[in-house]
Amino acid sequence: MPLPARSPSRRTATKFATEPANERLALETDFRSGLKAEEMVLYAQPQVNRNGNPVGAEVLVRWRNAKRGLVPPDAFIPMAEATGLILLLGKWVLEAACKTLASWARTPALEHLSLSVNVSVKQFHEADFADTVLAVLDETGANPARLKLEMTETIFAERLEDFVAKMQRLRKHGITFSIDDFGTGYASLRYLQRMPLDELKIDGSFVGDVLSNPNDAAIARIIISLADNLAISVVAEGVETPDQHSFLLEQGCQKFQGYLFGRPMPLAEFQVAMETPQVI
Ligand code: G
Ligand code: G
Ligand code: MN
Repeated sequence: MPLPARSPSRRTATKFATEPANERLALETDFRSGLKAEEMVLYAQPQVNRNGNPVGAEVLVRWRNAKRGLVPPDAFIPMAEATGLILLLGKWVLEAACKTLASWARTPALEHLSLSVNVSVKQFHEADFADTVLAVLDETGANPARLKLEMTETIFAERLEDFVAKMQRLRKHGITFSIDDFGTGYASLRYLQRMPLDELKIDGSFVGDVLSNPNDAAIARIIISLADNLAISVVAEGVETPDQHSFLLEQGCQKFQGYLFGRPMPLAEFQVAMETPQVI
């Protein structure tokens, strides 16, 4: 039985397929050379704990291109997924994030922060995924305990044993795992129990309506108590208003991410904001 679709989905995987072929090809060609020319840029969005103190950030990639301007991920991730370029992009993002962590380790205002990196299921499927992550950590000198890998619920759809084995191996080194956009996809409670997870992220589409839609409020509550029962952490994404924040605090949510605490911003700006907390 098909699951009811949640809307609006921020993952527009089908859009790329419906664009004219010449535009698709131009996007792919430009992106491929953009990757080589180091046109990708890391943005970071803060995550705060219950006291409002920053505990980490999510890395969100952008593409800065002379012709196209600053391109948001929704405009190229579906193409990168469809063409396999997501593997090159994913490796670049991982390296850049780990270099960032290594440099933060030398800065008192930043050393305690973790970085969450979005990992495509395609990337995770690669036989050498765990080796790659460990090699990047080794080369950059980043602390594995500060690296969190975010994956969507689509990892529950197939080859679970393979995923679990890779996760267990990486977790032995201190790397942590988070399920992104939780509540919108395939997660089965039986599988959830078997996954060596550290965190669930409540999808922003629920958070946006917690005060106006009782169903979304119930879903947010359920996810928080699910995380509590699994003894893992829970982050609310897309928190925009103090009322949403208060509701989620009352429900016991542990961490928060959203415009209320800071937009995704260039790394340099993020670092300045962390060194002068009143900016956020
Ligand atoms: O701000 P935002 O527009 O940054 O991100 C849009 C979407 O792009 C999100 O669903 C996010 O998970 C995805 N995304 C952002 N950066 C990355 C990345 O480095 N890798 C992957 N696979 N997805 C990313
Ligand atoms: O990886 P993920 O799908 O969770 O990506 C987070 C997405 O949510 C990014 O596109 C980011 O720019 C966006 N985002 C972050 N904070 C907010 C917010 O407070 N409100 C809204 N509407 N979107 C947000
Ligand atoms: Mn994410």
